[in-house]
Amino acid sequence: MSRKPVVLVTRKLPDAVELRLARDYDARFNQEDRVYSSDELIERAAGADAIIPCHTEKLTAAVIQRLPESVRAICSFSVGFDHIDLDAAKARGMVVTNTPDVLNDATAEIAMLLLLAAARRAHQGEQQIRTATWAEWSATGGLGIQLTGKRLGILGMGRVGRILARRARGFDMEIHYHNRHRLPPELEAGAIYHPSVEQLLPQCDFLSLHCPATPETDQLINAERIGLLPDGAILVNTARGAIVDDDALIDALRSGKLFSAGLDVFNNEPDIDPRYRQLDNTFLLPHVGSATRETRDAMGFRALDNLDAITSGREPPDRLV
Ligand code: 8YV
Repeated sequence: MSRKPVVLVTRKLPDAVELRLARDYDARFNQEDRVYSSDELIERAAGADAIIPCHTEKLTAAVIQRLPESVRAICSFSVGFDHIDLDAAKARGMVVTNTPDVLNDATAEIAMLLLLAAARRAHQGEQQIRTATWAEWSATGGLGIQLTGKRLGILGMGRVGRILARRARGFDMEIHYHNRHRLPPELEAGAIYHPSVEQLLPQCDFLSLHCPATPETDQLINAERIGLLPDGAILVNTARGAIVDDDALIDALRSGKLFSAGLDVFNNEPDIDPRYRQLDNTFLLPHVGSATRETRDAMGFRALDNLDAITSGREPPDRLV
């Protein structure tokens, strides 16, 4: 009988996913769930045929070049792949896959949650209750902004953006978007297209980011572009921290240019810019866009479908390179 392929699983994955891995592979698990340093990762990959990383593993060109020769595949447990240098992987002849589609609903739900929480000052209200500082009901205190009838700008009308648009239509929001390419009418579903980011921004009472982190989107939301938003707009980010210039966003939140921000992703996670914590017009979550039981299971199975295909010589459904 031929040996089972050896797979390095860099983080603790859902039980059902680990059970399937243990059944079909010679899997090296990380029950501690600690993020490995690059050196540890390279060491633990000795003799492995494949790696299942999360976005917490930075597979830069330098790391990929140092991975053992045996590693032929990287099946990421994530839709985003900004943590993997695809060119370096390709140069080494590795196959790289991700987990698209299965986290669309969960991520759109978190974007909706952030829109609502940032608009209705959920953080401040909850703080009052938790710190027992809710002195008395007030007709004028804690006032937020209604979503109903407002304009929601979606930057990146891909799979998650389109689901958010559907959910937001249920709140009677008017949907505006920018994408590199205009969508066909059946996918646009009445959303108003703007051919540039600069044309979209002035139309946004709310702006939700749904583009990948690439060199083109790096710090796309900077001081100049925030300046194009209407005064008192609300920003939501469930995509990647790198799309936002922290200094510019913090200045805009301090000055009142922006009413509030709801953030699930940050530069330099988990050591985020501490100034976000000091602002009371931020609603902050620790990168939980896909963190539902259903979605994390589905992400794991999708990563395994890719791994199964690669290890049995078939074309993986979600090949990136
Ligand atoms: C995941 C994400 O939880 O899939 C992505 O790109 O950002 C998250 O939803 C994470 O990446 C797991 O690796």
